[in-house]
Amino acid sequence: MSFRHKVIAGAVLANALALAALGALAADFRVGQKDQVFTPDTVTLSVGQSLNFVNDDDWDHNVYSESSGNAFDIGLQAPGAETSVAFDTPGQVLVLCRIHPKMKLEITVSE
Ligand SMILES: [Cu+2]
Repeated sequence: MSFRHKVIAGAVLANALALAALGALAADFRVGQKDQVFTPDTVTLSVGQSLNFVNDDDWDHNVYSESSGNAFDIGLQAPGAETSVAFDTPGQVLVLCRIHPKMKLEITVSE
């Protein structure tokens, strides 16, 4: 492979990575965390769709779920941060916050 071909291959790879990053940001739903309440607090989505968790508060949250097949933990999320999570298993998902036990979000993942 010539040097020129290597440069072109690298540019193609960079574009592919940029598109993948854009795809990760394009979530199907948005759930805010505002005044220690999930907004909305119920969501119905289809298998494979993703939900963007956005911290609209002025303090940290730590959103997680232990529901079978859809368990996740996005860790400490600073004010203004956004984290997208995909749901791949049909069923009910109870989402909680490790810092604020009263916060509850119910997701229905349909086939
Ligand atoms: Cu919280």
